[in-house]
Amino acid sequence: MEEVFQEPRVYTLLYVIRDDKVLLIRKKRGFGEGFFNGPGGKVRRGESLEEAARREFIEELCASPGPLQWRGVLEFYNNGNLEMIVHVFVTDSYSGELCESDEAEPHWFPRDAVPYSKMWEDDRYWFPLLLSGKRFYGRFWFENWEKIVRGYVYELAEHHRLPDTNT
Ligand code: 6U4
Repeated sequence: MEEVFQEPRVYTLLYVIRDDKVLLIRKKRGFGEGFFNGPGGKVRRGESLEEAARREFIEELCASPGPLQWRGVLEFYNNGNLEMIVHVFVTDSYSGELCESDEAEPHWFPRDAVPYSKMWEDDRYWFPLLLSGKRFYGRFWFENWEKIVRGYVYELAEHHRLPDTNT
């Protein structure tokens, strides 16, 4: 039988949030060209989510991110198919100098002036949670990657410790 199921790809996004400012990139090419977004991209086979988030950040902005915190996961459907699973991380530091690469141009924005009108439409729903230190889970259904026809985002509760199992 013909293979009709295509595995969704896993991606990362990594935001530096520091001194009431957030670091975004303006994507110069590829998917989402022209939009402000976080540095990120596809997770490669054999790589952890965190390794991928670091690699993409370095590739796009030259500097090395500090310790990462996982903040959430987003699932994007396009025309009914689950296409992308995106893990979102934050850090409050980096070392080295930020550069402009052929993929990305870095821009700092005050946290109360995030340019939502020049970002993916979903960002306005989950980015406020990211900025307020919350964890989240979101799902968005796009039509032709142009507009959202349905979507939701939940704030995730603090993680609970699992009960001890050695009794
Ligand atoms: P190639 O082309 O193989 O270099 P790669 O750089 O690995 O690709 P890219 O740039 O295509 O990946 O990754 C897309 C990026 O856009 C990922 O970081 C996830 C992010 N992204 C995709 N849909 C998004 C959406 N609706 N909202 C959002 N970020 C999205 O905020």
